[in-house]
Amino acid sequence: MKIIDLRSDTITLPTDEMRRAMYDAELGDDVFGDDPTVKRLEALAARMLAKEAALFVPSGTMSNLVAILTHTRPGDEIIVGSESHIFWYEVGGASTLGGVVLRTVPNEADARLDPAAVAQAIRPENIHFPHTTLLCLENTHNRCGGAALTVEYTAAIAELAHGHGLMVHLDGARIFNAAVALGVPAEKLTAPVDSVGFCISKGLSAPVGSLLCGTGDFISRARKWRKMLGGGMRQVGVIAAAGIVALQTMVDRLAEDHTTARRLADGLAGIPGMGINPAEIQTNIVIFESPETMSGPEFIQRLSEQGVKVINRGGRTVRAVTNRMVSTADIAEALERISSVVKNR
Ligand code: TLP
Repeated sequence: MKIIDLRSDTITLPTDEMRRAMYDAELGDDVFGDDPTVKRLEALAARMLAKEAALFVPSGTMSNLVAILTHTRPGDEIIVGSESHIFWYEVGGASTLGGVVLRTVPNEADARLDPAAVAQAIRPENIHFPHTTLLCLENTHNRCGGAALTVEYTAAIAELAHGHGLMVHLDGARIFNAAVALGVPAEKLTAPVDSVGFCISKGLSAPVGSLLCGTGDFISRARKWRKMLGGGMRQVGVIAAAGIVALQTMVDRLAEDHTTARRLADGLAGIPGMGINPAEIQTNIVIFESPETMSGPEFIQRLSEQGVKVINRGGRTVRAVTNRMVSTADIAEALERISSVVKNR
């Protein structure tokens, strides 16, 4: 039985072109600044997001952590969405290693933070209060079902934050999904923010890595934090090479993942008892409720026995993420299998 893996777009394997580029990559010791391939990837990333400079880091988690460490000082307070990846899935690193307090503002279903709620969360000067120094956004938004923040919203919320003296960091792990879905260049979505991190290891299909982008000064300081965290890598051009191919060849095809996500959602809506609104699907993440007749974990287990892998997001909430390894035919097959699991209950 063919396994249809919808757990995440992180499961995508490098393409043949990436593997060839990795084999042929010109290398050097990147801690000495000697790896030409890493430099090419960093320059390309900075150019694509219209920032002065970029830094290659091992993961999206490290790109967010390094950004927070670089923007803040211990004792500061930072504003993050209540559903943000930084708050949920980064092991509390910002607080543990950066000594910052995370103040959450509720994410709307469409991933936005209400500007009035953000304004209210920013601390005025008072001897009792920590300084609020950073606002973190996420685009596309993982827990908000892959929702994309628009250029207009990003500009308005960044202006509000800047008006109060805050910096703005964007967790843009899937920023190219947002750009493709909205039909705008990614740089328009990142222009209003001071720093942005994105992953080449998700839908873009490179094996490892993320790029943190910002001003030249910010990136020089970030480079030192990366070193402290043990993220200074040596002949890392061997993986950066795949990232260059990813940025050159994999961005436009993300639209295919959005189409398969929509197909999956439409199909799920036709299965009795399934909780989903296909109109809400904007990119490659599909979040739905399994039927009441089964618990979430039981549903996931039964699907897994049928070779369909998804993840449980707590309760009956299920997440499926379309990706390059899953074709239109695979989606049709997955729907058949899901339907039979539900029927044979
Ligand atoms: N998200 C992963 C898991 O951690 C849940 C996934 O499968 O979606 N920001 C966002 C918005 C992310 O979705 C992720 C990864 C990260 C940061 C962290 O990236 P990595 O996994 O490279 O540390």
